[in-house]
Amino acid sequence: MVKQSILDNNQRLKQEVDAVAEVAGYLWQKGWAERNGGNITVNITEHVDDAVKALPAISPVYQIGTTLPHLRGCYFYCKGTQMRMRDLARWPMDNGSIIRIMDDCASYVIIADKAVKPTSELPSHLAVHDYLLAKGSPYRASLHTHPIELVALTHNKKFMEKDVATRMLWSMIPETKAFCPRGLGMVPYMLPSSVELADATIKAIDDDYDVVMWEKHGVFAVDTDIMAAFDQVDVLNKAALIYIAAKNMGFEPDGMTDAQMKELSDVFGLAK
Ligand code: 2HA
Ligand code: ZN
Repeated sequence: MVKQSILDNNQRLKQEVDAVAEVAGYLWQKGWAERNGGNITVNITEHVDDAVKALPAISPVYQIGTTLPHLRGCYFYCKGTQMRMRDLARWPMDNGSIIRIMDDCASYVIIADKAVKPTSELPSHLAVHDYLLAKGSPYRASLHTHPIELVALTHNKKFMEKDVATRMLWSMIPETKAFCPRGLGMVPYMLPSSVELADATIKAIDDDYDVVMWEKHGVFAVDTDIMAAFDQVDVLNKAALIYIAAKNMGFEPDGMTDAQMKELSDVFGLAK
């Protein structure tokens, strides 16, 4: 007999988890997800039906470590701690799980399919989701990954200054500004998984960035769904690759002019 999955009777939920698996495969193929690198969480509350709500816990009650008042009764798909993106791509419910936030907004239980403990970055991911809900944002997905060329950029202090990397990346190819219109926020190096890093990330998102760079580590991106979050990182990293290709040809790329970028913003109605 084929083993039952929570996804078997819920097509919308299955589509969400399938998208996470597809993105996890891209992260591995791009070389952005070595070992257990990166994490993904998706707020799936709107896809949860009464059958899922009735499911019992399959884990003890775990503390989040902080209280997040907007997450009461929310459900999340989370990559499992120590799990590999390349495994998640094929077996998303063996390398991740679905959790329910308890009424105290400070603890959670796992409800499906297996008791896979969520990512070590869960408190920071959940803090971001709490912030997004508080703000009335339609964003439901958050992605942390290690895009090689974007991380390399942060090893140069010049690119850590506010919007220096953004302007360079936008000027490489018009699509970058069109599809990543808020640019790339910069957060100076902080210890992975630390509360300070989570707080600085939320501050950068609040400062109006969808993609935030963690110096010498990786990106944290938010968007409506996981594919859209991935697309923003992919577009930015493509721009970094064009910059590097020009440098490898032995010259500093000209970049689009300020007038060309302003025209783009006017015609496409872009934020900045
Ligand atoms: O969870 O990438 O920064 C794996 C990481 C942490
Ligand atoms: Zn990381």
